[in-house]
Amino acid sequence: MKRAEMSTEAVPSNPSDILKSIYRRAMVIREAEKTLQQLFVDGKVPGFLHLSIGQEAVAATVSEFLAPGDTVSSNHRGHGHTLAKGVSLTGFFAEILGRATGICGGRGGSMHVADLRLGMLGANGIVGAGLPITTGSALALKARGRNEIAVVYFGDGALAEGLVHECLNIARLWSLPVLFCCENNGWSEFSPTERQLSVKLKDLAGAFGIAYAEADGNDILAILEVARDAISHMRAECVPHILECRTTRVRGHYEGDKQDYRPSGEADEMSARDPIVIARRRLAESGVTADWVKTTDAEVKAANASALEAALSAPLPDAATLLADVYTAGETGHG
Ligand SMILES: Cc1ncc(C[n+]2csc(CCOP(=O)(O)OP(=O)(O)O)c2C)c(N)n1
Ligand SMILES: [Mg+2]
Repeated sequence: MKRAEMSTEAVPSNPSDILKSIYRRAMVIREAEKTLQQLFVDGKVPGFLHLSIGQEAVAATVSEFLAPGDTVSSNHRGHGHTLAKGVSLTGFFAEILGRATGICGGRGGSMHVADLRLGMLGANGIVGAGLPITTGSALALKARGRNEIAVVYFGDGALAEGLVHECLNIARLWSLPVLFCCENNGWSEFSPTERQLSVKLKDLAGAFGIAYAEADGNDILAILEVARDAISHMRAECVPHILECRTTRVRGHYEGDKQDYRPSGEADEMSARDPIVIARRRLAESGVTADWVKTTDAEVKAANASALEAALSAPLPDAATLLADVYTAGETGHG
């Protein structure tokens, strides 16, 4: 089915403007997660924290080509996916700090950040669970017929889940506009992925007949080139697409992970591939000045600080609202 040309939102057409927009988004994620890292050390974050430091370029770049009506679902490492979709930084911090003003009223926390008004369908602690959510969302978007797409970010560890294979099958069979975006960081918790998977994602894509592209997931320019083409193909033809981004999980699986399973030298390799540093190089190559970068970094830091201040001064949820949003009307519990 050929779908009408979409009014492609506010994507800048000048190449350096596109890179600037992606860089700013990546920096917002980096600053927010560095802040969360410290808040966790200070004992201010209830629950677990899985940081995506080193992986920011993927969501920052893919989101450049997303429209407000497109949907996104995510996994346990979902902060970057959420912020890149445009969720408010204050509401995000407040959510992770468990405050009443959080995007989910402070009830979800890090692994359940969601904002349905913006098409952010949620982070998810169940590995692979974002795929069926996104596949269902893509079915709804296809029925609406407005050329919107549904994106799911998932890790290489999810590929061993049966559910993932079911979603690839149905997305291809029903021709659903799902962008399966795999952030392949080589780790599934504390195990290298090659110890868990008997197949490469590229071969799986071939088996299901789904278009596949791969990119260096730490290089905004590399991701940009494949994501732009994949997404415009998906909008025009209403088909699924797989995008595999090789990236780096710089922190532990979760904050507090001792990481004694890491091979020596991996930290140095990862720092040489820092997506922010690579992005700055890409900006310089396209003629963006160091002054622009400096000003942007300062703006991002200032916005981060004021969002954090607002979140920290927000109240905790009122205990009387404990059961709010748990049951729908008419389902208020037993008896
Ligand atoms: C269904 C299910 N199985 C196992 C787990 C435990 N678990 C949490 S994260 C994770 C590894 C995920 O690896 P990957 O998908 O590659 O994401 P990454 O942490 O590398 O970003 C596992 C096995 C879980 N949460 N859900
Ligand atoms: Mg992984």
